[in-house]
Order: sequence, then C-alpha cells, then structure tokens
Amino acid sequence: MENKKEETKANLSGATGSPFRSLAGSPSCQVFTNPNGRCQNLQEAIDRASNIAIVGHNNPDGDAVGATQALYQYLLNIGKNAKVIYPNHFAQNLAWMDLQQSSINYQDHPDEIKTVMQGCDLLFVMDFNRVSRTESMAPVLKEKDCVRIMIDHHLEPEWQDFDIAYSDTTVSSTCELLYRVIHAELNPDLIDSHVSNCLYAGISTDTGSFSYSCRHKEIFEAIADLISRGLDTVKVHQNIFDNFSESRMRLLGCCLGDRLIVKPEYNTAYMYLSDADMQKYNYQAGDTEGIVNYGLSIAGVYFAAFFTQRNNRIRMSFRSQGDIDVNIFAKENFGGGGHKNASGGTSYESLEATLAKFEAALPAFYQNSIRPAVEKLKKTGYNPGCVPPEQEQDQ
Ligand SMILES: [Mn+2]
Repeated sequence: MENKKEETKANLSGATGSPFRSLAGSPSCQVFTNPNGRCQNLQEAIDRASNIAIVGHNNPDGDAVGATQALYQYLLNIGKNAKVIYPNHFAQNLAWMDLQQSSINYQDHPDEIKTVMQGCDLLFVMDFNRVSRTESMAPVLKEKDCVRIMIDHHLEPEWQDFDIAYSDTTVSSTCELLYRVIHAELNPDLIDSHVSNCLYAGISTDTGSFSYSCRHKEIFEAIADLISRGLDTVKVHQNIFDNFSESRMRLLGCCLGDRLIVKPEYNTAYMYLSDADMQKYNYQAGDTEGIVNYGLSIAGVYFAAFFTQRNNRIRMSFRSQGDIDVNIFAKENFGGGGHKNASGGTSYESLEATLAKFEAALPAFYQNSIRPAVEKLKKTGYNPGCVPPEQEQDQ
C-alpha cells in the first residue's frame, strides 16, 4: 500500500480507461474503482463479506456516527455480521443512534478492535478519506489487508488506499451521500426508520440545522423520501440539539461571557478555553462542538476562531463567510487546513503564545482576504453565509 501512495489521481488510469465514473443519478459523485483492487462492485463486496467493519473518524461527529450507524443498521437488515468502530468517544447526544450499544472505540478497547480487524474481510471508511484521520488507530487500519470501501464528502481523498471510493464534495454530508449510494447501487427498500433517523442526524448536523451546505433541492427530496420511510425529524432534532449536559451549557456560557474577544477592525471574533476551564466545567467529548459558530453570529464578524487547550495541545477551529479563505490561513500560520470556510489546526505552544501568534497574523490576513471578501459581501446586499461541511485536519 505504501508505494501505491505515490500514485496520483492522474496516473491511476489503467490501460482500459479511467477508473473514475459518476454515480447513477448523482453526476457530482465520483466513484473510483481501483484497477488493482480486490472488488469492483459494492453489492458484490457486501454479498461476499462474512465480517464487516465500519469505521468513523476521530472525534466522531453527528455525520460520522450517523453514516456508520445507518450503514450498520442497513447491513443488519440483510443479516450481515458487522461491527462499528471509532477511534475515540462520540458525544453523549449521539448515543441514541447506536441502538444496540455495540460500537467500540479504540481508546478504551484497543485489543478488542485489533481482534475485530483481524477477522474482518470488508472495511468501510465513513466520513473521512485518509486513514490518518483515525489518529492513534491509523496503524491498525494501515496494515489491514482486505476489501476497503470509502464513502465521504471531504476534499482530496487518498483514492489508491481503497478498492471502491465514493466521493462527492458538493453534498452536505456523508449521510446524504450514503443515501444516494444506497439508492444507486444497493436496495433503498431496506432503509427503515432507524436508518432514516441516522441519515437525517448526519444531514442536519453537517448543515448546522440547515443553515449552510443545503442550497440544493436534492437534499430536501432525500428528506421527503426518508420521511416516507419512517424518519421522525422532530425526534432526531430533540435527541441531538435538546440533549446537552448542564456542564456543556455552562462551558458555553464561560466562552461567551468571559472568553470572547471581538476585533471589529478585522471583522473577527475569537474564543478560547484553557485546560483549567475545561476541567472546571467537566469537559466531555463533544462539549465544544459548534461553539466556534457563535463568533460568526455577531453582526460584522466574518471570521471566527476557537482555541481549546487540552493536555498541552491546542486545537484550533476557524470559520469564515464568503471568500475569506481560512484553509489558507490555517495552512500558512498553523500547518492545518480543511476547507475554504471551515478549517482547523493544532498547536503545541502555550495558549498565550498561540493566541499571540493568531493576533499577529490578523492584520495581513485582513488585508489579503478578509477586507476584499467583506467588501464583496457588502456589494451583494446580503450575506450568503456559505459554510461547507465541517472538516478540520488534526481533529
Ligand atoms: Mn461529514
């Protein structure tokens, strides 16, 4: 696998033509079938498999949990033996999707996961496109030799690592893409109410409750179809968004009340939480999810950042609107990256040094990106507020 890594998308084409095609009914979805792969057909791969492992990315979010659990339930519905695996914990408000409470995480159960991986003959990689996004679990995935299938919506997949890869960077979420894949290549009649609820969970969380990445009519057509298959939109919303712990709400209060810095001269706002803050508010997995977006909800703020310190490591989230390219900002200043409007990075410096570095980078970023973008936004008379799916490197 390692030497194959050198291959680029351009030279993956074999003598028989391009290994890329589009998904039936979804021209924006690229399907890669590896010319050197072990299986060319999704249904066939599932039919042949005895033990299936379904993996989500590190810090699994609503879309990762939704897509893995929807696929898991789908496979159970056809009598398949499958296991859902995550590198670490998901947030407690997503737990309802793991109906059987049978998923396992590498952080707590490394040996059990190694055993599952040894016995599996089909591996699904959901909501990420490079093995490194499973962090500490990556070596286990890297060495596993079996049929690998990726379904994902992020930029720049490592195509050659998969036998079949479905990639669409224009959809809202992996859950929306999985819905389309099931329709085009599997059996949509097997989408039951739980599959529907999980798919909707991923779609609604990756669009910030339908506030971005949802301008296309197909997303609502999919939801209409899911409702006819048993989706309960109210129940899913309540489970996810009205299910926070008291400590998460108080942590949010701390951010907004005491840790918010607004820089109107740069159309920028940022928040930070120190290790001590996280401890004081009894931080649990997922508690800081979405907090960065509060910065953007301030009038006149088009660039928001959020810094969280844990165990001497600082995670950064950047969000922007319009043409403000936080992918470049994250890359140039913090070696991170992601998307134009949603990026992240990591720092191992102190919180003070990291914040100082951020502030020092603001004037140049304002001149080069923020100011022209804001001028353009103002000319259009309204704020398009376009934020693509959340993806942060090093998350
Ligand atoms: Mn996603």
